[in-house]
Amino acid sequence: MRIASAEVVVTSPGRNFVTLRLTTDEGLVGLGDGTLNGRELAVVAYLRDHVAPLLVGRDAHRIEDTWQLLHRGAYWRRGPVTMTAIAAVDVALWDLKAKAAGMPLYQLLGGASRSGLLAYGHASGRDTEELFDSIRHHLDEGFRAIRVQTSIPGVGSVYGVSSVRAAGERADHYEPAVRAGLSIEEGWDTRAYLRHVPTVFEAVRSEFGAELPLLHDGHHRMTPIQAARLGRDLEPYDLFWLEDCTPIEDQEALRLVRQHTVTPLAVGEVLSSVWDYQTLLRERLVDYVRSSVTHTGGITGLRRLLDLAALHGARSGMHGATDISPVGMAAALHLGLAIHNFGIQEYMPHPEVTGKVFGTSFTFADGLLHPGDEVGLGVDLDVAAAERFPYEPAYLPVARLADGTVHDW
Ligand code: EZ4
Ligand code: CO
Repeated sequence: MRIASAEVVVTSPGRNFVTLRLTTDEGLVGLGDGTLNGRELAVVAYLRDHVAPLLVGRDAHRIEDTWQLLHRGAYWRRGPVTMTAIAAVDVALWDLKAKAAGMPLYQLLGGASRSGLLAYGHASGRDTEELFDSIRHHLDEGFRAIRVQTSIPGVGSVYGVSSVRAAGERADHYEPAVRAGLSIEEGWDTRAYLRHVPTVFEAVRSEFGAELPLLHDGHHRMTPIQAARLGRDLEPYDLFWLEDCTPIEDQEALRLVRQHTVTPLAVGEVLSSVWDYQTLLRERLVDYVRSSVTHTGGITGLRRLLDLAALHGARSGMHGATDISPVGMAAALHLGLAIHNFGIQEYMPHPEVTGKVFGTSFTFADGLLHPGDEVGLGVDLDVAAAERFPYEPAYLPVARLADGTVHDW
């Protein structure tokens, strides 16, 4: 099974997606997600200019060898652009191998370890009433675990709560990448946030009871001592996890957080490889690994990382925001179904228009996701439809403090 062509498809049905499309000499098509939010075209150039020429003519069955060739052979290794490009190749090769075997991908990865994947949805609101409506809406849709984000009194638009609303869109639909040419700016005040968040969780627990798993994303904004305080203040509300409480490039910061709180911690959606987790896992500083298949070198890269996590008692919590394409989401679901140390899967459904380009076969029922039983990933890409939605520049916001200082967004 030789690779006959390697095309990079950039399309924007609702938001930008980068997809690697490999075709074999026998006409099988394999797809891989290479979407890196706000830096999409860097991955496109990496794939088109530097990777595609290496792939044509290679044996498509040699997945590990191709992974090592792209990782070691570039000399320059790790980092989000490189690891996202490697992921696109790796996932497309797994898709091809599973199609050649006539099996859904999870079967090649060892078969199902469970009947479905517990998913969490994103509830948000500008105030308690809007937040409660959003939580009820998610419960009606079947979600059995819910992430809670709200506005902060005195702070304008914040991470996790939609500030721009398209006509007809649900009030709690949140897409952080804004098609406004350049990044929009949001404000931030950590002290106001630290005072407000525990009151929100107290209100949610008294309205919805003790059972419902609740999650929260701090989005890298606290110092270690602030994060320690928030983790401690949230303990009465029994969070499933507190995500990205501090900027993650400082792995050792979490030692201090751990000394003060038993609130479970999740990190890593911006990390790229198993090597970025050495301290975090060896010292048992995290409970959940947020890395996605798409940004961590594919199935091959993420499985290696999750095996190390298993050794240290940590479980998966794969990133599943809308910037993970339907291809990347399907890959996550096949891997999540197969591994033993699955924790939870983030699930933000794509807008309807995304379905005009990507056909999917994964399902969501009674709070559980399943990759489906089509051969391969179970996703197809309509190339002609993709051309009708050309790339549109879209960037993540930046955050500034009241005095104008750039802060972590
Ligand atoms: O900011 O997907 O937990 N989810 C998140 C996301 C990320 C975006 C970045 O591309 O933090 O909203
Ligand atoms: Co996050």
